[in-house]
Amino acid sequence: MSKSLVKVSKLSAVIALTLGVSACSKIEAESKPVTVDKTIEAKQFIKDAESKMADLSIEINRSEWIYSNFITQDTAALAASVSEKYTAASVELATTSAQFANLPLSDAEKRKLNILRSSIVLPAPLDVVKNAELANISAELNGLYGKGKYCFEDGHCLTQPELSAIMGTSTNPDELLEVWQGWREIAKPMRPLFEREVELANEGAKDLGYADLSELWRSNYDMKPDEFSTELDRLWGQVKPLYDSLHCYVRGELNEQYGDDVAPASGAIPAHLLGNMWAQSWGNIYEQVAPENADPGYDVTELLAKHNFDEIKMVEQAETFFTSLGFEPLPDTFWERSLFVQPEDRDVVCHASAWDLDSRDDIRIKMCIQKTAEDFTVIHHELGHNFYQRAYKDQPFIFKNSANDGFHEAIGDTVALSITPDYLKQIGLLDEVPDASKDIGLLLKQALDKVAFLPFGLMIDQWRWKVFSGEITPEQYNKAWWELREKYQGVKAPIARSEADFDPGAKYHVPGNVPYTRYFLAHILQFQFHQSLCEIAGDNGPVHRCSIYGNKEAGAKLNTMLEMGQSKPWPEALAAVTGTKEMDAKAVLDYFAPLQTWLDEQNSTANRQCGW
Ligand code: X8Z
Ligand code: ZN
Repeated sequence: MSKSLVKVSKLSAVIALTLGVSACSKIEAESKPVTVDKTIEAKQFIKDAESKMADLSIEINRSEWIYSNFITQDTAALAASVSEKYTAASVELATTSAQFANLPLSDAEKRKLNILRSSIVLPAPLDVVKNAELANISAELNGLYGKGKYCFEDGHCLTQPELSAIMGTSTNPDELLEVWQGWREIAKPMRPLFEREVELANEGAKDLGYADLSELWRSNYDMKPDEFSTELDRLWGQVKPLYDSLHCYVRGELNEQYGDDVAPASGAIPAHLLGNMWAQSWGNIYEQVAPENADPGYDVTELLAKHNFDEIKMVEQAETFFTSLGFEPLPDTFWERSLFVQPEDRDVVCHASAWDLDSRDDIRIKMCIQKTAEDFTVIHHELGHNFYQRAYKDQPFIFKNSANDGFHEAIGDTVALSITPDYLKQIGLLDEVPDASKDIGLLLKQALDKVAFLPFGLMIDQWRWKVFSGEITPEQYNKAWWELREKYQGVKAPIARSEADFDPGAKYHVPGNVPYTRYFLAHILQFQFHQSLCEIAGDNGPVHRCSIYGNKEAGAKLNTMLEMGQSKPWPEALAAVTGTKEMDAKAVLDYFAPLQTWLDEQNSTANRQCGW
């Protein structure tokens, strides 16, 4: 039932296809009194819709917050019941908004109508019984994920973050395999629920005039849905050669370490060896694949421990980054109401999220923080959501969102790209900044996180969109999942899988129904933002060494974009920071250019046959 990982208190999501109608002339309006009446009606409808959704959003946010922080039968039932009411209201508004197409309204009003129509992530059919069924399924799926645990033979059970910690640190292939396989057991019971969820939400999408839920999800990017798909292919094409070089290098190193039986030198890489439960980012295996002479020689997890950073201190340090850019400190209520540490006495949804309960000041995060470098970055990611939410709080309710959903995911990551050695020294964590000869190590660590993520960020919704459109049937869920994993990532399941498994359900965003393409976009956008903000900050050095920490001009520029919320098509928001209206992966390629050269040299020296 969560609509979005950014808990924006409103219909989540984004944008609108332009209606394709220029503002009607006054003459035309005057010659058609019906149109005039209809236009007045439309304006009133928008006002009423905005105030209705604003009111309802507070209720749904509170009920979802309570459910995710205290998973029980009762909180699930209450959350489902509020969600039912909220979805019914959203669907009604979306249906009505379609009636007001082609009227002489302002651009902002047309945009609001389009957002009302296209931003429901899980639309219920008009039928009330089906709406209730969908709300219950959605709550149950979220609960199954949140409560998920794997119990070892000796009887001790671990939660998701605890299992992830093993995936991130162990180099014992047997242990990795057990944890990998064990976690996926939680997803098996999700399969029939997910199948029914898709059926119902597709029906809801059709009721709203879309071909299916895939078309609805792809309608939120200020362009036609198919153009958006093409745009994704273009961006992926730009970065694929870099990914291929990284894949080739990592596979070769893992082969040297584990040998042919565990980590073959050719073909797809077994998914349990990459330092992450989903093989989505590989930074945790940095030590295993690090270059001999170019290692920067520090590890942020160790630095945090050495300097006694607890969970709160990690969040405070991240907040300081944002205030150094000129943003106001977080409100007291953020510190009072957020969840930072996994409670021992109850089930919670540990997957990190940022919330905006009242669309004004009641911003919070919910996260079971581990004291690691990885989570230090995730904290910046989450605070990026909160600072965005606060920056657009004076927009009209329907525009209180990011320019497109990739923007919301990119802000905190952009800031985290500034966690450079210089920055770590400035805040007293690091004693000595490694010299330029260590750049390859720094870049490789970053690439293992960011470049490795790109095909994963893309493939999840490639799978889901095909599921929604019916191209992938329930009998093929798991097989198609692994085909796409192999096609995009060059990663394979470490043991045989079958349709008795439901591996997509072991990834939070599938049971949570959170669209995933946003993260792919964010991984391109954050490099564009970082590059431009570094220019604004007057940093002329290599962009991977640039930190915008403390730079008020960069902060002010970023804020101009954040303040716009969703009020303008995303290319305009992008231009506010970067001066360009195009998403472009060239910034990724520029950032990693020295690494790409180095990887290609390594691969060719070792005579590796790249590809899979
Ligand atoms: O879900 C998230 C954030 C919350 S919006 C922690 N991310 C994706 C994931 O964990 O799968 C951030 C990167 C990708
Ligand atoms: Zn996020």
